[in-house]
Amino acid sequence: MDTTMNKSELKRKLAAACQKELAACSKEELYNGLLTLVQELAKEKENTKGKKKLYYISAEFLIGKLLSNNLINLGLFDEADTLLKELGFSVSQLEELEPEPSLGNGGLGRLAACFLDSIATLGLHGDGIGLNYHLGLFRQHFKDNLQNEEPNPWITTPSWLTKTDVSYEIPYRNFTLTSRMYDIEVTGYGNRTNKLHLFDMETVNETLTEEGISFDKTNIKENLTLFLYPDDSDRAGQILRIYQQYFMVSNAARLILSEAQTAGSDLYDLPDYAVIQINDTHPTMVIPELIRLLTTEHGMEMATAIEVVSRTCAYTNHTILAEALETWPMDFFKEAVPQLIPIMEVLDDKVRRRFEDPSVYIIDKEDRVHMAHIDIHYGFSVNGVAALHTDILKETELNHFYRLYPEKFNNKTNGITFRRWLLHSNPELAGFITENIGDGYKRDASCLEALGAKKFTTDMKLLHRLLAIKKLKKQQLAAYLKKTQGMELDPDSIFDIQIKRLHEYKRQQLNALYLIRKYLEIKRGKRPVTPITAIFGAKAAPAYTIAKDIIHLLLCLEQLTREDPKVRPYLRVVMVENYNVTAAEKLIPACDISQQISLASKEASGTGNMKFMLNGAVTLGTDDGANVEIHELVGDENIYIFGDSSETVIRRYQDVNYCSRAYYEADPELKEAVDFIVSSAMRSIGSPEHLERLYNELLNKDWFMTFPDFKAYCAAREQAYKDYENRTGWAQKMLVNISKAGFFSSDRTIMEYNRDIWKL
Ligand code: 26V
Repeated sequence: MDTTMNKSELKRKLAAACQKELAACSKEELYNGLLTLVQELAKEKENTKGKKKLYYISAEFLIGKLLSNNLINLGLFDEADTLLKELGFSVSQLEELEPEPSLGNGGLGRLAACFLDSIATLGLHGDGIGLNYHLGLFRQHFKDNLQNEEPNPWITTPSWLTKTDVSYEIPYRNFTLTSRMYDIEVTGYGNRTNKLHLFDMETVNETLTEEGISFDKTNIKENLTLFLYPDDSDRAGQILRIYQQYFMVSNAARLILSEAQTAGSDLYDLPDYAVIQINDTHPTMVIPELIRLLTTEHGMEMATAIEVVSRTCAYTNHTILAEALETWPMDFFKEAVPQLIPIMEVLDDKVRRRFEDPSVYIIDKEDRVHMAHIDIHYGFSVNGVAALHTDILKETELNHFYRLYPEKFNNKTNGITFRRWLLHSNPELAGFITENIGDGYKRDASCLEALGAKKFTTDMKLLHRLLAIKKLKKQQLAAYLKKTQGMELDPDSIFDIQIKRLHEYKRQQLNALYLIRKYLEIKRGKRPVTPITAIFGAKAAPAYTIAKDIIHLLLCLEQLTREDPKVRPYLRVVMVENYNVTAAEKLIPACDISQQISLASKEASGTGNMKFMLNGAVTLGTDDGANVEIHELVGDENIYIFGDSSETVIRRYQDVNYCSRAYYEADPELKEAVDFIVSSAMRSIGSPEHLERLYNELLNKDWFMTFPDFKAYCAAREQAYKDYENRTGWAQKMLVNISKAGFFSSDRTIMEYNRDIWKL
């Protein structure tokens, strides 16, 4: 990309921002100066324009650190890095000082961040809207092989946040809260900028937290924007979520109406000025809130308001897990936001008049409100996030709705931004690609396909160069983990990585059972040809007991493999503490084998799978989510797919006859691995309470069906390790994966959203 500024100009501007001669600046002063300068340059860039505007409302925006990314997008990275190196630093050294914004939990939030990047890069007129959680999602700390949670403050001075003069009065049953909008500039790659609007309130009190992350959940005026996903295992926590969600959407609705009016809308034509993408059900209340504002403050008839809003809102579904599909008791709304109740009753009443099927009602017979049902009836589009996921929505989970509104359903397979997940996190690989096929792929990811040509896949020198880059990224990761966690990793071992939220459906426990089997094998003298380093990174929701037990198991395995001199040279289990975007940027480029082993049908898409593939890792996974599309693109030779199909799994749930103990009894290797969880070796380092609970859960319930796939998983993993021994053969698989990753650029995804839904 053309640079926007030469080095001497940059030097002059940076010195002005630092208000000091650069040679006399400390690392902190340089970081603060560069942040201020980059922020100014981003603000000088033209904002996207257009009559119609997209509003992407999301409870999460997992944006990651912004310094490098903004420099890349502004075309200034190389100049800044050279300048800093003359001063004895580098961009990445300065970026170590930047706290990572803690505004997301996992794939859903990271997807929103990738989308903002692509929307700006494509020059589309659209902003993100969310909340400014001061203490974010918790920070994870390990002690005694257990996860502890701590507040995760990330807002410093200076920061990327800019205070605006936008403020609203948000009404609740007993009080009103005054909001304040903060903005973060979203730079597009060599293009215009958009904004991420984060609403906050001035009365939030960070000292409200007591031990760990507990706090007075009833003190809404001081706690509303403290944490993302505060513990909702009790009533107060659940009602707090309603307060938060309403705060997000009421602010959003007011902003959207005001911007539309400024742009010339009379609000009857709102769909010509605004389109709202509702990211999962957390922002669903925007629908009744807009209807309420249009009828009470803008004099619109109820029927007209419903019609206008329905033509403005579109919904994305990100999960079929029952526990994640939000339903809230009507009482909660009565307590927090009673003004929405008459609207929701009208919406429900209209549904009941049109349809006889109670499964599509908004308010059920237990007086619970089904948030997704509001979105589907009163939005114009419903999309899933990968082909298989959308098919399951249509055929199974949302089949009753699909039969009512087939025209609303569509698929938008997820994507990732190559700016962050290749150019920034793996400049060595990006350089290699550019050397071979030019840099057209930076704007048009489909160009990567050229790397799959025979002249490349059979070029030994090139394949060795690819392997050398992988080795370098493994060495860099080893150095990072040594520095941050004091770990010693062997870069010549196979780096086998599973990083994602901890959830039983993602089956970290399946991975752990394999590792136990391998450990026992090594103890008996059967050693792997190449040593194995199995790396995990995962946070468990604070109230999710079994997920925390699985973390305990992994940490015990870490200790076991670290402390056993007979095993340690051949097998290491490693758990990265406080896994986040920054860690992912180091882990993904260093990966040989990407573990994507969810129970088929349960992972809506996955996006880590795409990041790994782009960085030349080979997937070991089930035929689930976007793995299905990866499999189709790379072919059987370049991926390891195992396990029961989604149809089999769905049928097994329907038949309600799964018995994990039968699998355990029938397979001595599985039995041995499961029994090891409660062995004396494990009890001596772990907590018997946690280990036994997990053991009993697996044996008596195993709701996410770990055991049926155990054999096939072990076989597929052994095959992958065997194939890894043929280094150039493996490099060919890596290259094919990279060459087929273009489809998973979020630029492609966003073009499809715009073509089919937003029509900006
Ligand atoms: C789960 C939980 C559980 C803990 C408390 C809060 C909370 C909030 C949300 C969720 C799950 C929400 C849905 C979600 O994150 N889905 C993920 O979306 C990704 C982007 O589309 C997709 O790649 C993943 O497969 C899907 O799991």
